[in-house]
Amino acid sequence: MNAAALTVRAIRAVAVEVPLRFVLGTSAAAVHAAPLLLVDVETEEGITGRTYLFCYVLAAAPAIVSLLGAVESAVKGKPVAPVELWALLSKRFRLIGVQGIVRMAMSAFDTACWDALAIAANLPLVEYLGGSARRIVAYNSCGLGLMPPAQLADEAEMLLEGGFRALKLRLGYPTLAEDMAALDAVKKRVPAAIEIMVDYNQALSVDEALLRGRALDGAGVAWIEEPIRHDDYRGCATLARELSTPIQIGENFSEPRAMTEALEMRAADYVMPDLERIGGVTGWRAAAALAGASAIPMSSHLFPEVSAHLLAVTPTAHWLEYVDWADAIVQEPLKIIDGSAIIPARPGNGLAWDTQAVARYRMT
Ligand code: SMN
Ligand code: MG
Repeated sequence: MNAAALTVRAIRAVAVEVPLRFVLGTSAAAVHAAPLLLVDVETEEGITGRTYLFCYVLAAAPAIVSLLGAVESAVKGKPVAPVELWALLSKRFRLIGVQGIVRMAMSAFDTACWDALAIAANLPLVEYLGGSARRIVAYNSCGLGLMPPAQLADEAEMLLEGGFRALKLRLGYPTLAEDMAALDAVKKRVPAAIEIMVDYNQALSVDEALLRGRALDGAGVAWIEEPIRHDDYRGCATLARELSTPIQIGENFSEPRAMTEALEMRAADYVMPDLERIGGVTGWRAAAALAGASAIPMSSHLFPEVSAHLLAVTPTAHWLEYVDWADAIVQEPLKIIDGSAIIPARPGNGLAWDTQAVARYRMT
């Protein structure tokens, strides 16, 4: 089928709340269950593109469903041309602002459109984008939330299943000593070759981040993620300059424009855009080009199923963030072998819903 022949017919969205195998206790809030919104873009030609959103809080799900209704009204009957439709929707939503859940709804629509196009071309998304499937090295980002050191060590050991060679530890305890005790407990339990990323989820002031960062500089962590407010690029630049451990930011970049600013200000050594905040596949590709031009290693944030395809066409691809959240509701969970994600050979991004599981976890 000619991919250009696809026409948007409807957008369907179903909210589910899936239990997490490992609680994600961040310095901001603990995530016990993941509110996911499963988004299908139906075309007149019978091909359906799919993706999902992570809603962070339950209350966001019905609000995003409602916004997807507004997206549908704007694009119904139009050709599935995601770059053009992003521009059209940006204009449509300019007054409220392409940010927050508006941008999440747009990103989901965009990502599902790219899925539909790849399915129509009978190619895995990675090949449709001009790349080829290869193993994408991943770190296990499940669990390792704020908790007593002994529990952390036990969890770290479990998280190495699947051959992972890197784990992400959440920090931001009340004191530096507690941060170091948590890191120490994990390091003592796992083999020395295991890399450990640490994530503060914006908990610190610049001064406190300098203090804790200097202590971490001696501890050999792979990166320090979001130590301070995500949008304080000046503060991030100070940290990137002063600390020897790489500073990682990006899950909060809102469209590639935010990443441009961050790179211009040298706010980070590494970047990790998030599919639902950067602007779907269209936004990711622009971000990947920026990272490539600046030679900055680029990782992903959540959505490993789609991000694996995208990292395979990202010139400075670094780490895939692996979480197993969607496993509960997909027909074929993303496979991890020897710590790397295996991009499925199915056409599109590979997402298909397990309808029984969706019925079980569906939000009322
Ligand atoms: C994170 C992800 C999702 C929810 C809360 C926290 C975290 C990460 O910042 O990078 O995985
Ligand atoms: Mg993070």
